[in-house]
Amino acid sequence: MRVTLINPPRFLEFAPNLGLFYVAAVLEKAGHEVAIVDKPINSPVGKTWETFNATVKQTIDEVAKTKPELIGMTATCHTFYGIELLDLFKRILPGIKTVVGGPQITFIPDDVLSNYPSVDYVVRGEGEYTMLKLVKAIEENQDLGGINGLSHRRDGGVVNNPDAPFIENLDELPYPARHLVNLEQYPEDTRITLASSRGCPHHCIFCSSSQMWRRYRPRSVEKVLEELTFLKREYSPKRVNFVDDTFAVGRDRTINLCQGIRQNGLDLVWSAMTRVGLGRELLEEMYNAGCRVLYFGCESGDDSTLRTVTKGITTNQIESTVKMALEIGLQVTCSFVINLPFETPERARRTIVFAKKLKNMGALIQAHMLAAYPGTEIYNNLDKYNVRLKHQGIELWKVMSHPLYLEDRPPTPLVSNNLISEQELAKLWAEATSVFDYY
Ligand code: B12
Ligand code: SF4
Repeated sequence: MRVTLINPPRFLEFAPNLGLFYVAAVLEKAGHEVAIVDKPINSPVGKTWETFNATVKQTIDEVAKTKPELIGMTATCHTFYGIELLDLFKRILPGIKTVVGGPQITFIPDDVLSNYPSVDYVVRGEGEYTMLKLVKAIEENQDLGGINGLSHRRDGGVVNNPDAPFIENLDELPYPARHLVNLEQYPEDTRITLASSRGCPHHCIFCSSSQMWRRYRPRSVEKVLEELTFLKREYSPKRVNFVDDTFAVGRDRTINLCQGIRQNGLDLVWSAMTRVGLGRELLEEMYNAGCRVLYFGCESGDDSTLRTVTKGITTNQIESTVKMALEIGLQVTCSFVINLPFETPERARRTIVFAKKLKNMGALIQAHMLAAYPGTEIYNNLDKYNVRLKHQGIELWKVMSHPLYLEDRPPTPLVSNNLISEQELAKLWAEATSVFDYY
């Protein structure tokens, strides 16, 4: 079958979409003809409606040229709006079927199938094998009831088939089909991404990782080294970016991986996202294996808030890990969230003061405003966390992914509580962004 996978245009253009690469690789291996359309918004004039609309138009033209029988679209909080394009594809490509998947859609299949008649199917969770089964079922006109992980319509209602089992052995997956896009269209240091694991063993209340991937599963060190060797040979990357939710989960495995990188003479520069509390030996191993950029999820500078969000770290641990990492020579970015549950203006200000301290030590600071993503403990228990959504259901997902919401400007808060007024929040955000490096 001819399948075209789309990553909708978006203003934040760091990297290609690894999830689509994996889905495409499994389909290609089974003999299907697959295209990926992912058009970065490259324009010297920057983020304007004109550049956005022009990129949407290029996407539509390019998809039409591939003459798909099935269109698959990925959707996260920031690309949800893309679903609306499917309506247009249904009109210009009569008879095509459409499927959506990704970390946002996974938790809201009913919302999506009830509100968007142009979406035929939703693939929930890990997408590779559910998609493969769907393609076969469409080709052979089989009943969809037996495809685990699929949501679809039947008799005017939505049917959510049981969840698909997660992929026990990630080593069995083919390499992501990076060859289906022109990687040169992405910035040189972010175009090569790689996942050495899926999931996360922790359960922070604002994050959907443990619901999305269900169990933390590492790939074998051998397979990761093999893929790194392939990436080096094929692309000579300026930098390889590990996109694991939490990179250094098993200490021994991480050390084995780092030593393997050195012993194989890979000589790569790489980045990773991880938690604090790694210890000097591990940080040094990582540095010696080529790690130069680390992102730490710090979340708050207030210990009681860190406990509320069940992050399992303390401000002392944050400070000592950041200090060690900087001493070793790593570039460190610390990410914080403003407006976390039960945060008062005083507690939020502690985050700003703490972040300033880390910045003075040499770290870069990134600020986020809390959003309640579907699949998170907060979203599932709004009252318990004293969180009110400012929009409901589809409206919330639309606002969250609205291209204007994603522009470089103070984000409109998507949730509120009765401990910080809107005016206070705006003031806090202004204070935060005056010292933070990215937001
Ligand atoms: C790399 C990354 C980024 C990169 C690049 C994104 C990209 N091009 O992929 C950048 C830095 C740009 C980024 C930014 C943000 N990100 Co981000 N990011 C990630 C990260 C770490 C890895 C993505 C990845 O490659 N995963 C591995 C692949 C294999 O998984 P996948 O993409 O989910 O695909 C699988 C399934 O979802 C499914 N699937 C996906 N699409 C499709 C389509 C079809 C048709 C089918 C059948 C299946 C399918 O099958 C795939 C294979 O199993 C994820 C966390 C994670 N580990 O997934 C967060 C994540 C996607 N990001 C997230 C968030 C919140 C953000 C930000 C909004 C953060 C912020 N507050 O600023 C920003 C966006 C900001 C903005 N202003 O636009 C959330 C999204 C939550 C949600 N509800 O959508 C995630 C899930 C992190 C989390 N656990 O909360 N991100
Ligand atoms: S925020 Fe990080 S540590 Fe917490 S559950 Fe998500 S991925 Fe794991």
